[in-house]
Amino acid sequence: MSEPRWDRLLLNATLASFEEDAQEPLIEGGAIGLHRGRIAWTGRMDNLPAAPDELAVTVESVDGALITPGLIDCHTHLVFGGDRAGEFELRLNGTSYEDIARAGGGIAATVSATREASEEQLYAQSVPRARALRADGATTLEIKSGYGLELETERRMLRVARRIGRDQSMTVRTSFLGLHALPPEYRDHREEYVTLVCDSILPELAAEGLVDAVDAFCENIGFSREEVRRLFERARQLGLPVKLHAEQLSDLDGAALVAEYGGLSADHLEYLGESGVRAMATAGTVAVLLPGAFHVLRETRLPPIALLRQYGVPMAVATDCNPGTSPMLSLRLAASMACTLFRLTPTEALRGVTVNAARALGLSDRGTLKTGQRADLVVWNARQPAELCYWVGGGLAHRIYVAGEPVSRRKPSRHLPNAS
Ligand code: DI6
Ligand code: FE
Repeated sequence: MSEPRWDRLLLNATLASFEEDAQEPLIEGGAIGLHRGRIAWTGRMDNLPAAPDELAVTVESVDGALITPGLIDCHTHLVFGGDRAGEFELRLNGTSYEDIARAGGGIAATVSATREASEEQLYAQSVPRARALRADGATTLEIKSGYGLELETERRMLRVARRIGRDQSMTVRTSFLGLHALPPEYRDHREEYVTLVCDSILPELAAEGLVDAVDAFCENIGFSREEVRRLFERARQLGLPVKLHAEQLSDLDGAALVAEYGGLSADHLEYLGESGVRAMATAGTVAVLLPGAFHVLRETRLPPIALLRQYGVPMAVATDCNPGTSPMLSLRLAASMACTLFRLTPTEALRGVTVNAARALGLSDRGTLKTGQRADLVVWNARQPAELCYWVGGGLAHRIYVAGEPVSRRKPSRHLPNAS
């Protein structure tokens, strides 16, 4: 008998590849070989080049279960101190998100709580959120800063994000969101704050290796196009890709701005118009749809899905996990809501949490089941992809592999007294 070639071989699978040019989008009676953290082979079991036991050290049957790439949550703010449940009640009683922000609540409230939290406390509060996302199938997360709005706390947030990536069997990509809100101490000094972020905080954190991309909140209650442009110029000098919270509450033409800088993504987009869609299509900028924030804010204006389709703009879907507008801990629920609220097809929504989400993060090594990709996979308690959007809530992920290794379900570390 020849030496086994692969570390692991999963048999009897229904494989949903999400590859653009896949000959068959769904393979039944499939097999997938994993070796050294990568996908070594996929296809029909009938076409395996030898007997399973000769091909791999470990051979397992998944009994017909659906296997997809590990899900990718390409927009979260999951590192933060405190919570804003009280504000949720205020909004239910009619106070708007903007009113709360103008009265010093909203993002500013989370900034105070985050500034007060130590690195250890922030880590302990954030890890259960990351683990909840992973438990429902996410193996790659983007995490933004933006609740510090000064060097020390922005650094602390990004360090916590990196640590989650190191310790929690998932990949974390960081985005620096220094232009998220004007910190209270700069209330009458907007320009100075923008200068501080562009000339000092961003370059310093980038030099420390804490920043994978640069983001901003382009909005009347956030920052203007001109202010965001200054930030993007600095990002360009530093060689960092950009993305933008754009057209969430009004149309400031932010999507066209981020497209002008070749941005990875424009996110939210309820108020996006046709010229912005066209600019995104030309630049290859991904539209990141965030139905959690739409739902929690009880927004009624829909992102222009028909135009995005018409212009061929790739659509991603993410949780936007944050304490204000989207305290959401399931990416599969976001995909489900993208279908029910935004009328994406299940296939569009699932491409949105896999291959297009990878693109929104500038990652080309994941998001499909193609040979050579990272072996981040989910074996689901489901037989067809639509079920992942159809079931609302509940734990559907049966087993999760990160870089070819099954994620252990052991009890979390001592940092997490209350988490399951
Ligand atoms: N848009 C959002 O949905 C989050 N940030 C942003 O710019 C909300 C952040 C928060 O309310 O804490
Ligand atoms: Fe956001």
